[in-house]
Amino acid sequence: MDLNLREIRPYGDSLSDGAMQLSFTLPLPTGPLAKEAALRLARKMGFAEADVVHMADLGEGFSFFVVYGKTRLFIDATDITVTAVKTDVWDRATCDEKIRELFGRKLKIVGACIGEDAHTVGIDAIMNMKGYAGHYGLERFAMIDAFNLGAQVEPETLLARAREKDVDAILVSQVVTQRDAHLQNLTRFVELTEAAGLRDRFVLVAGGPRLDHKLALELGFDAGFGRGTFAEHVASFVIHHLVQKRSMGSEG
Ligand code: B12
Repeated sequence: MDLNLREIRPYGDSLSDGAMQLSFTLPLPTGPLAKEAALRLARKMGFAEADVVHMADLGEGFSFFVVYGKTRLFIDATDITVTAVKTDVWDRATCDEKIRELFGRKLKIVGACIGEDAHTVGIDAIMNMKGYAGHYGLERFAMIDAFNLGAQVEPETLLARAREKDVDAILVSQVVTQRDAHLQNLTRFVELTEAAGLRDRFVLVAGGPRLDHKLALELGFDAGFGRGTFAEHVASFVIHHLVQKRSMGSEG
């Protein structure tokens, strides 16, 4: 395949043809006028060969559209640097095997969604036995003791439980980002941990739909995970990080 990484365009029918699918809603009743408005909008956005392939009545004067079109824009993929978790991702059985072999004991992990944030589904997806989208959670790992404290947990309570249980890693979930609540809560947690002189004792992992590794590092965590994360991503990172800490002589 002759691919020019300096000019990456979307792929539709043929390589680099720029074909894209766009979906949106307009506050117009379904009909020829709404369809023409959708087409004009797509053309105004710079799409060539724009075509409304789906129009649906949403009721009360609203219409939903799917439009195909071609963009001439491209991205230079050689000019992009990203901050992402770089460790290998092992499946559950391999994680258990590695823990047995590298630590000779179970790892302990505590997690919670902190502050006023009541969204439990994300932290449950990572920690609970049944997991998420066919990927079992940390409770299912034979070599991990997982303690899920749920949602609306005060940062102080999470840190206290982490000390009590003498855990290896702390998982913090934040879903609500209104008025930057996630930034405040995550910062507060790191500050509490530092003030207690415990920052080096735990692997700190943050997660949520609007979090990424770069932001988590900036906030003082060791890693950050966003949408589409499974328990094995987190377990693999924790194992790698503990091994790295040990080799730097800062563990135990
Ligand atoms: C379900 C839901 C609720 C339920 C929560 C029930 C529960 N027990 O969790 C209820 C109805 C209670 C609720 C309430 C509210 N909600 Co709500 N809710 C949602 C909804 C529809 C789905 C969230 C969800 O479950 N996603 C599925 C999980 C699996 O995805 P996830 O959280 O992203 O988790 C994954 C990753 O992010 C990551 N992850 C998450 N946490 C962690 C942690 C770690 C350590 C790691 C490694 C990874 C990780 O791994 C997970 C699996 O891959 C979203 C909209 C949406 N479609 O996302 C709105 C949404 C999150 N809610 C929203 C809002 C505004 C609210 C309310 C403020 C509404 C209100 N006015 O009352 C309240 C807030 C209550 C509170 N105090 O927090 C907004 C947030 C907007 C923002 N920018 O902050 C959203 C985005 C809806 C919207 N579009 O406006 N909500």
